[in-house]
Amino acid sequence: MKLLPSLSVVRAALPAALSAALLTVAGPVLAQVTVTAPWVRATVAQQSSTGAFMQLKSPKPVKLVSVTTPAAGIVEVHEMTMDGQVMRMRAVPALELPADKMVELKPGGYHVMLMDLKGQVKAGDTVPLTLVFEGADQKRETVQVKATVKPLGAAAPAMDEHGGHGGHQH
Ligand SMILES: [Cu+2]
Repeated sequence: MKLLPSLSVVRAALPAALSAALLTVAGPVLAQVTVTAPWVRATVAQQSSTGAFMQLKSPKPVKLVSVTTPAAGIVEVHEMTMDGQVMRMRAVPALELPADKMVELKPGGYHVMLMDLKGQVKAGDTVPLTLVFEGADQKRETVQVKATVKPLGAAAPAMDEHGGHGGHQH
């Protein structure tokens, strides 16, 4: 819910950002964030949330400031931390990408949390994600990817923690 004000800003800025992203495809001179191997964990019926994972790399320092998808009502970037022996998740307002350094979103670490899911997310499906990055100059870049849905068992141990602890209520 906290994300709503910034989301409406993003939505207003989207057409301009989109055409900028399209232009970037034609011109390798302009910096662009690379999104590699995006995937979403499959859900069981009635499950209201899941995680999306990917590798991000930017030629210049940027922040991931927003993720949206038609598959979920609420999307947040989460960080997992150890609180004693308990794994906890918290929403981060922005995820920093240092220049030329790959940042991996993976089970047990940073992830994109998809909440208020519109329906079951099944293995083999594709989930479109729109990622918005902001540079030091405040310029925004939009990257759209299609994330593959992988079975529940994929990289299971960390995600078992994810669902099993008490630090995250949906
Ligand atoms: Cu989470």
